Amino acid sequence: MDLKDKFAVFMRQRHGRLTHEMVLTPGRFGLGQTPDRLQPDSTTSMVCGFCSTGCGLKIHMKDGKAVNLTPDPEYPVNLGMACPKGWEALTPLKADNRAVAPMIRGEDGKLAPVEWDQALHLFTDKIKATMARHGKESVAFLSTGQIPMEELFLLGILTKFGMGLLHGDANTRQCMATSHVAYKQSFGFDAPPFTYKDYEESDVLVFFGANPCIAHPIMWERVMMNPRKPEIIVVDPRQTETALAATRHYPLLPKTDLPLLYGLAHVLIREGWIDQAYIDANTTGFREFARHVQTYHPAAVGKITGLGEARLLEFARAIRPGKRVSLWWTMGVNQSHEGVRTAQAIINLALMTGNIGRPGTGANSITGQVNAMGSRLFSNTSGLPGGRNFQDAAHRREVADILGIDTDIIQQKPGLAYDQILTGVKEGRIKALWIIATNPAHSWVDQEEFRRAAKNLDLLVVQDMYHDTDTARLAHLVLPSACWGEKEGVVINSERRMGLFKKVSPAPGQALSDFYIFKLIAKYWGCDAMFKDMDTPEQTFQVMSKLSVGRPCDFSGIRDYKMIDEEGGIQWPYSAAEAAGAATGSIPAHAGIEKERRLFADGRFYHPDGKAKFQFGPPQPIPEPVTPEFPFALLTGRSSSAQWHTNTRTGKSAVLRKLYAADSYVEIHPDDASHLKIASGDWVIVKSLRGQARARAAVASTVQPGQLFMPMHDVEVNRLTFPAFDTHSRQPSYKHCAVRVEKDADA
Ligand SMILES: Nc1nc2c(c(=O)[nH]1)N[C@H]1C(S)=C(S)[C@@H](COP(=O)(O)OP(=O)(O)OC[C@H]3O[C@@H](n4cnc5c(=O)[nH]c(N)nc54)[C@H](O)[C@@H]3O)O[C@H]1N2
Ligand SMILES: Nc1nc2c(c(=O)[nH]1)N[C@H]1C(S)=C(S)[C@@H](COP(=O)(O)OP(=O)(O)OC[C@H]3O[C@@H](n4cnc5c(=O)[nH]c(N)nc54)[C@H](O)[C@@H]3O)O[C@H]1N2
Ligand code: SF4
Ligand SMILES: [Mo]
Repeated sequence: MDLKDKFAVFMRQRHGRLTHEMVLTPGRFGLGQTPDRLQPDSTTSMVCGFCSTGCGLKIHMKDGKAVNLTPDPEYPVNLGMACPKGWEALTPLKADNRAVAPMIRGEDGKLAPVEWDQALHLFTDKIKATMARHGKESVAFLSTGQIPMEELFLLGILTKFGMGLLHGDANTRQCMATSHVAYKQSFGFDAPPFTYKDYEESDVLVFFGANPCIAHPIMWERVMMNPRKPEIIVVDPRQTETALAATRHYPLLPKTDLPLLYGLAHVLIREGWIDQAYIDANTTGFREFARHVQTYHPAAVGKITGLGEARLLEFARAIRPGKRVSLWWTMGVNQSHEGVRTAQAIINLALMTGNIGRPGTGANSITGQVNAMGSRLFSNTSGLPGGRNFQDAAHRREVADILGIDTDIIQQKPGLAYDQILTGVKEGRIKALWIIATNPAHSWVDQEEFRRAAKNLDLLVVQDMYHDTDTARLAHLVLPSACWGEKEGVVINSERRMGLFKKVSPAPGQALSDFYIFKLIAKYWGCDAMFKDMDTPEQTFQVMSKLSVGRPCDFSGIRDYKMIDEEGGIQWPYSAAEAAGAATGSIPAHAGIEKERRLFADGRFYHPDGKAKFQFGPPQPIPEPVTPEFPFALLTGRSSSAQWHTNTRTGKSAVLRKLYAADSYVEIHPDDASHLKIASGDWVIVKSLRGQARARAAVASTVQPGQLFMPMHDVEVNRLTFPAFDTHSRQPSYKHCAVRVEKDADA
């Protein structure tokens, strides 16, 4: 009997009718709480669970189950639109490889289902024993930006304050760490200033390393609704779908954004195309910055970037003051060895031209995952909840007071970053790793290194909605989770809008929401007293609301989930004072909740002096330059609006599968292809110093000669990537490594 059959028999015998609710009956675990409330049989609205756009979807229910969905025409984000993933959002719930019971790897090396009780004992006993033997530093967790903030918050305080771990990070390190650090240093707080209306109100939109046509299609629709006939500028080495749709494309050489931005600043200053009054009133450090960019002469920068002097001058002219200019960036900037300085060079352009705090402006980082922003504010990984700092004694006290815990429990510096945790695993210092809602055996840079490191672990726990992800296949213990649609909570989108997840479908088998898994672990660990005020996600939201008071992200004016629901999402800040109608910070007094709110209208930033700070530094050499042996620069990224990351969810939809390429592929320029005698559709092997990948050649001038592009959705891609990290944010530089390509002799 194979595992699947064994499993089916097990489920019938032991748990045939065991439901989510029954697992949590008070008698069984003494938790005494009710699980998430299943929506009644009617149509209800909630936020999509894939990307950070945060579209509203209307879910149509029958017999306690979601049967269909349609985009919500009332929701201020998407105005009745959805991309293919949104339309297919319910399909991944029904897949037959859902994890429906906890599973433990037996002596035979196979995962077999067990009861929660056994799984939770194994989890807590083994982790306690590891910590007793090897210390607090021997256990770590890796989480995500894809679950609601109540879950991330609960996990953060359970692990760091309840269990006493020091090290935990999230896949937001792969994604948003750069923006987080850049904003914090420049503005004094991690605060993307924009609202989506800015897409419609700009005269000039510049996209740096962003491909919204594919990655944020509904944000792109908002750009298309702009009535001002805007100039749309795309800065990307590749001729992406967005570059094709833009009015101008600057195909710079990979990783030359920083000199390009300094060159643009040089020209703007030289020509007097700056807003000196704004600079004087609202910023510090401009004089030093101006001195720094003095040497970035357009002729030299034209050469470094491959764009030429004339195009650089034309670019500077397009963004000179007089028009509303908005500057947007995504992973082409963040995933770089010098991402933080590059993002800050974009922020500097906005500051020096006074393009911030007004309609159609801003230095705007577009987030990626549905709750990347919630993770940045509340996950308790790289900072304390509410965007506070571990290093700050007053911050530690505030958190301790509100949570009713001893201040000494709180660590005085952040734990290790993602790559440092994995180094700890590799070197045997970290013995147990708990992975929640992320799939690093596919998505982590230099994947073979991850897989090798994972073999060193005494305990690898994977908490996922599927039992057979690339990472779950390496696990000793799999904890089955409910997913979007099966639980409730709040997520924060790119424009700081809080939106709701609701339960519109029961979770399969014994799967539990991550929230209740964390609660159970607290119970088994013996630290559940700490969470007595957090029996449900909504109660937890109230605790987080208290933690937000007085912080730039203050949302204490939000009464409850119902208010978020009725308002069509609410953008932070929304303080209790503002709810009472008072003027607060940069938000003028008003009645009711404004639907579109941007930050910094009053020119006040979050540094103690109220000013934004010019941040800069010298460009660093590319970590792995091309060589005669590995002569191509490999770029990676999203390739289809129908695929999500490691494809565990989107791969379940027959409709979506039709919308993306069936095989792995690599884009190669026609000149290079003809030189290597490669034709479109040929199987080729792409090799780096770390590994190799097999893919079909897609011969196209979308990439320049000497470059290749591969989608990140294919598992082979990160066998190739080079583990270089931004020195300030420790975000991996996924978008540049040296490779060679050859025809697959065996094909
Ligand atoms: N359909 C779909 N949508 C998604 C996702 C998904 O998996 N599928 N994921 C979501 C997530 S988590 C994220 S973070 C976002 C990512 O959204 P994006 O960042 O827009 O997507 P990417 O394709 O990763 O990268 C954007 C571009 O950076 C370019 N690039 C590479 N190197 C450089 C460089 O040196 N300079 C410049 N200027 N550009 C460069 C690449 O050619 C690519 O076109 O998408 C979100 N949306
Ligand atoms: N080469 C290359 N690599 C990249 C990138 C790139 O551009 N190039 N981009 C990077 C970026 S920006 C990102 S964000 C990462 C994304 O990388 P990952 O986070 O690894 O990608 P996902 O496929 O989204 O993984 C989410 C996992 O959570 C599970 N899951 C979904 N919902 C739930 C839930 O509610 N609870 C639980 N417990 N599990 C759930 C899914 O089944 C899946 O296994 O990839 C990074 N990797
Ligand atoms: S754009 Fe993003 S949030 Fe909107 S439907 Fe598509 S995946 Fe969902
Ligand atoms: Mo991301």
